[in-house]
Amino acid sequence: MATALHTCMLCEAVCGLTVEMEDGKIGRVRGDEDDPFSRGHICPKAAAIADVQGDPDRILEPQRREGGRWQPVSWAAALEEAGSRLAEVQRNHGRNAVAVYLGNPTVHSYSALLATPFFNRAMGTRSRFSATSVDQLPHMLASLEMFGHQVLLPVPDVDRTQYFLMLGANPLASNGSLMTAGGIARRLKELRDRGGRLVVVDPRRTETAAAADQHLTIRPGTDALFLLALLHVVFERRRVDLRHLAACSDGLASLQEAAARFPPERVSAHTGIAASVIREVAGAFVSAPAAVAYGRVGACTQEFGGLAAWLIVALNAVTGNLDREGGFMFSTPAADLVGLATRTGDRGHFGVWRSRVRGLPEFGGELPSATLAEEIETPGEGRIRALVTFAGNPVLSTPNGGRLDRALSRLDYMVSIDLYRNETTRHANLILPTSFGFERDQYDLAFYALAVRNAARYARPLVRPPPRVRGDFEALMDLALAVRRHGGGRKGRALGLALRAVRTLGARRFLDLLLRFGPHRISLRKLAQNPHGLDLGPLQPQLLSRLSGRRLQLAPALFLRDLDRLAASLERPAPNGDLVLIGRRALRSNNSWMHNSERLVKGPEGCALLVHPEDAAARGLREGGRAKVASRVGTVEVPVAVTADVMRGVVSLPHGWGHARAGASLSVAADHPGASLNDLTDDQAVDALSGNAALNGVPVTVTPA
Ligand SMILES: Nc1nc2c(c(=O)[nH]1)N[C@H]1C(S)=C(S)[C@@H](COP(=O)(O)OP(=O)(O)OC[C@H]3O[C@@H](n4cnc5c(=O)[nH]c(N)nc54)[C@H](O)[C@@H]3O)O[C@H]1N2
Ligand SMILES: Nc1nc2c(c(=O)[nH]1)N[C@H]1C(S)=C(S)[C@@H](COP(=O)(O)OP(=O)(O)OC[C@H]3O[C@@H](n4cnc5c(=O)[nH]c(N)nc54)[C@H](O)[C@@H]3O)O[C@H]1N2
Ligand code: SF4
Ligand SMILES: [Mo]
Repeated sequence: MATALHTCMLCEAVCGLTVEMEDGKIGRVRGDEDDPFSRGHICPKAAAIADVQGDPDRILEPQRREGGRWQPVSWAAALEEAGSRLAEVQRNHGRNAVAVYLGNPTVHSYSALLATPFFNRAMGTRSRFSATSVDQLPHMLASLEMFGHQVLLPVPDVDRTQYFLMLGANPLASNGSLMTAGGIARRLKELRDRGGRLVVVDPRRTETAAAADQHLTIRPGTDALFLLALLHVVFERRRVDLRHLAACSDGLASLQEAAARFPPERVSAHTGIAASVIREVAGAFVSAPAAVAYGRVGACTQEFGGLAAWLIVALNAVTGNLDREGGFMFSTPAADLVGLATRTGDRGHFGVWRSRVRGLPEFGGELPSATLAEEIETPGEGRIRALVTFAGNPVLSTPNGGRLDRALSRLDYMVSIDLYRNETTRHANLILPTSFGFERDQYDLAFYALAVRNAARYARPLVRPPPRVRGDFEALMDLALAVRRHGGGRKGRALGLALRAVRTLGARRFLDLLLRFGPHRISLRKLAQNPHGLDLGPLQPQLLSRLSGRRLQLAPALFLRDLDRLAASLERPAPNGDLVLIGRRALRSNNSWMHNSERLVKGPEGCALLVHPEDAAARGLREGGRAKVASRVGTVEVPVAVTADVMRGVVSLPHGWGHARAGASLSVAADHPGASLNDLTDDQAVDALSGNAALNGVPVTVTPA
């Protein structure tokens, strides 16, 4: 049996794969034992790459909607139409009348990542949206404010730490996020085997919490309070030690003043964590030879996500764990986009302009996705009339997806670049299909920058793409060029020349240049000659050189100003029997788009509401029965799973479901529709500081259906 090597492009763990090839077709997929980074790790989703690739529902040539019917069209005709319609909207109503939404798989495709800056520049619209603002924006904002660079993100040095404090993350299901670490379960087990401690802070006893030394059940949305109380204890015990960062950091006194306002005794009732436990955790954190605090989706997609993201970095910094072995560290990736952006002066920005309707701040040139629907609906100068989506499904993935769903049907024109006609792209006038999976080469430009050990792996395509799809890079560049050809987008001859030059260069040669001029000076050829991947060594302290003359800001004014809002939350009455809703992820699911793989959706229904036994009893809900869940914006009906794993007063539902909407073409998913969590989450509920969606902690009422 012939085998070939590839890299999984589904999640951030970037597992090396060994793929059995039968007559040029994809066979069984296994973990590559010889990959020095992922060491043979794999999860059930890897086998489903082939399911998506060979899915009968996949779109294999451009599709044009004529009323309710879809007709195949040539790429030339498709680009001609899209270019002229988008250009027309921009000419008549201004460039911002065309919006762009980039979805999560953009970050998993180096060719998309390299094209999007050019695409955005060419379209020249400020109506840009992405999955960032329903995800990691607060972490990026903390990096921007503290390190002066929005994508200089620290990662936990999991392999060398002795104390891992994890907030709002469940890597045993998600396989890690802003922490690329193939085989995270093994790495966490190794941490405990060497005498280290794993402490998980989560309203639910997750798979990861169950495998931890300690699980702290926290009330949703109160992580910032908990973190301030930890800092309070660190200052109180005079355990501050900034080490090499002391001479180049500002704001320690302000941070201390802030923490002084939030002693453990003050936040205990609200967080649901006893003051004695907070003191004990703070003591253990400062006493560990190396410790790291890390937070993810649960910590940042909530009402105080910005504060939580800042305080996580601050806690690591003042305990001497920032930029130290076993702490919160920075990678040295072979293709270093942060270094490149620093040299070109593109460090990011925040709040330089605001959204038209609600006045929400831009971040790195993007507006919060929570405001997309109202920007389409609200009349006036600058209203969004046309939309381009790339690798996204915001109807299922952004708050109040029901409202966005209705808004999309009111657009004058919409183009989607995607593999499927899903809940979002069904609204498009045109769908442009791309290659996928083993049809492509793979290099994880974004994720090696977030890896817990420096590594690099390049995979060549294993099979030819279908004849009428294009690469992500080509699809984006060709669309941009078509819009400009018709007089839309940003003007200028130099830009036109640059776009054509980049299109001709191609994504692969572009990547090669980034690698050759990167810190390890590796060519793509050399990587291709080492198909199991290269180990480039453990993470190295480097913050001082990354700051390039700037100072580390421990207490940026932006965050300090938000503390009164946090303090005010302490005055709110205690919950009186109402429930709040949080999200979750499952190993066999990937956001909204893997439910068309039979092998991933078979078995018990994934989209069930977890309810604590006492909350269930109080409402007459029973295991296996159905519940009606209602929020300010919508109502869904879902099966109930009664479990003491979720804390009292909290219910949990996974996102990415809700495949019963007419007009999508996902035949397997339609048989396992579930309901969309984001038909309940509220587009008006954002972290007022950052504009990120507050997807967790949604007030709901639950009744038997
Ligand atoms: N199998 C699978 N893997 C995935 C994905 C997937 O859909 N499926 N998606 C990928 C993507 S896009 C991402 S961004 C990552 C995300 O990776 P993670 O952040 O690890 O993923 P989640 O499982 O959403 O973990 C969030 C946790 O936060 C908890 N939580 C909710 N509210 C709060 C709160 O207020 N405070 C605290 N402390 N905890 C809270 C939830 O109970 C949940 O356990 O996963 C990636 N990997
Ligand atoms: N309530 C709640 N909502 C959430 C979350 C949560 O925890 N709770 N998590 C949020 C997070 S972290 C994220 S990242 C977002 C994700 O939100 P989105 O990115 O909007 O949605 P996805 O479900 O990832 O949809 C990805 C789309 O890309 C297509 N696709 C896949 N691969 C490719 C490719 O290579 N090229 C192209 N052109 N298309 C491709 C798929 O067919 C699919 O249509 O969801 C967010 N929504
Ligand atoms: S853990 Fe992530 S990268 Fe690894 S096989 Fe599963 S989906 Fe792919
Ligand atoms: Mo995400």
